[in-house]
Amino acid sequence: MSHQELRICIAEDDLDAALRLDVGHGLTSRPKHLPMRLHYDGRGSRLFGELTRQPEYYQTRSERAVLRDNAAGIAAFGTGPVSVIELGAGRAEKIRPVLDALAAAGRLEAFWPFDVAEGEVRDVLAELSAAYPGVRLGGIVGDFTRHLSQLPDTGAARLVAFLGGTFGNFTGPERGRFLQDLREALRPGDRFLVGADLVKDPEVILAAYNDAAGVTAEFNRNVLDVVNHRLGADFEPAHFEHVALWDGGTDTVDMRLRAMKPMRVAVADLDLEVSLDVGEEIRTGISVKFHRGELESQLRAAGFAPEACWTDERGCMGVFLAEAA
Ligand code: SAH
Ligand code: AVI
Repeated sequence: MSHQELRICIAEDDLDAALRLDVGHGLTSRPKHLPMRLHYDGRGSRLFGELTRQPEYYQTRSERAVLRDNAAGIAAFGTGPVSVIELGAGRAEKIRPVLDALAAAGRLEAFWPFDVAEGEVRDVLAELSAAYPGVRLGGIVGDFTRHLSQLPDTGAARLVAFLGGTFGNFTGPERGRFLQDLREALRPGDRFLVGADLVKDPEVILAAYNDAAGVTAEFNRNVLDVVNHRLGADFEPAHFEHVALWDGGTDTVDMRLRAMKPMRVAVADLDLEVSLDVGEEIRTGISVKFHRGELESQLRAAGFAPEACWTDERGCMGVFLAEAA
């Protein structure tokens, strides 16, 4: 490895301010809600890794197969050196076949994992430094809803990957804003590679969010531990039930935490006390599933030209490539 740098777009006090604002607003809204990026503290990232290995969570296995089987095809688009940036990279495992294919073609100039979880970015840099000697390796600790204007630009064409179906964790308006921000940050000829969970039998989808081992439930409840640790709250996570519902009208999984008894919760750092009725739910995130044509229209509307879509043999996950037009 010749270079390695860590770019921090979010200062600790910036994170704290956003956290206070989001949690204060979310817990005083009706219905109550908490932002999805909060799930990924150290324990949350570990639980996420564990839930992706559950038999019911088909997304990770399917997308890994799509990327492994089509890496050469993905790497064949464009010409010349490529700088790969992975948004919400986590452990950056699934992108590896694409990096390998670009490296084999002598085209991999740089790789930048971008994640709100600093620990994940550091771990990826430590792991990849030996694997790609001579490739510029850097990390970005940032929020992809706020810091896309700070995407690195080495002068080479950029391939921005957004895998795992995280694109589905946005609401419709958030998705539109994200695509527009991304398009503005890119030059014509740069590319966007996005993995999306495709609409299928709702039972298969819901099972992935209700794994028998209860890992998703624990991942969901962990958001309350994060609020406890970061803002001095006294939530009792064990008294919340994990709920995942399918909304067939919007092709969305809705994740919630349901209070199993009436509660009063103090959030010391916000000087806030909230009460929950028995059965009251806190919304903790959504996961939208897509039809191919619908996703391609959204890409077009934001100024991207869809070029290819690859899926696994059961059509579970789609990986879409689009060029900034
Ligand atoms: N790409 C990996 C991880 C997906 S989990 C995979 O496919 O398995 C979602 C990842 O996005 C986590 O690593 C989480 O820390 C990150 N993340 C969530 N919200 C984010 C935000 N607003 N900005 C940057 N990263 C975010
Ligand atoms: C990261 N993201 C795509 C996951 C999903 O499937 O929506 C987050 C998740 N939440 C519960 N299980 C998985």
